[in-house]
Amino acid sequence: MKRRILLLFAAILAVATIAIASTACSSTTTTASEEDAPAIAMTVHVKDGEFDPRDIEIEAGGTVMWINDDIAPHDLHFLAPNKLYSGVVRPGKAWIHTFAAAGNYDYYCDFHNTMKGVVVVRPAP
Ligand SMILES: [Cu+2]
Repeated sequence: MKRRILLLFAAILAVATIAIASTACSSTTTTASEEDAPAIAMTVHVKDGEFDPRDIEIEAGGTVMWINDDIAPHDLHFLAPNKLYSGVVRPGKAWIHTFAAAGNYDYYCDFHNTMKGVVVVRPAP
């Protein structure tokens, strides 16, 4: 009897752990039409192998959405001031990121080395 209760307890604990783990790993790659997304300060379209617009400027705390309107998958790789990686953004998908700190965030696409852009984040007033 005691062993049975212990097994039941272990099973509940395992389910709870999985639930917490799956919440923590939620992806930032979303469909462009998601409703509960943060307010978007700027939208960049990824089309014909380019980020359009290539250079953007936002305030600290601002959120940028990249929408892949292309037929090929792309990604965004930032090296400085913070290392950041979007993961693969497939056609029809979007990636959203909020920039908390001011700085110049240069990025490129790993698949196509001519695809580059920069996010200039001004300090919040
Ligand atoms: Cu690309």
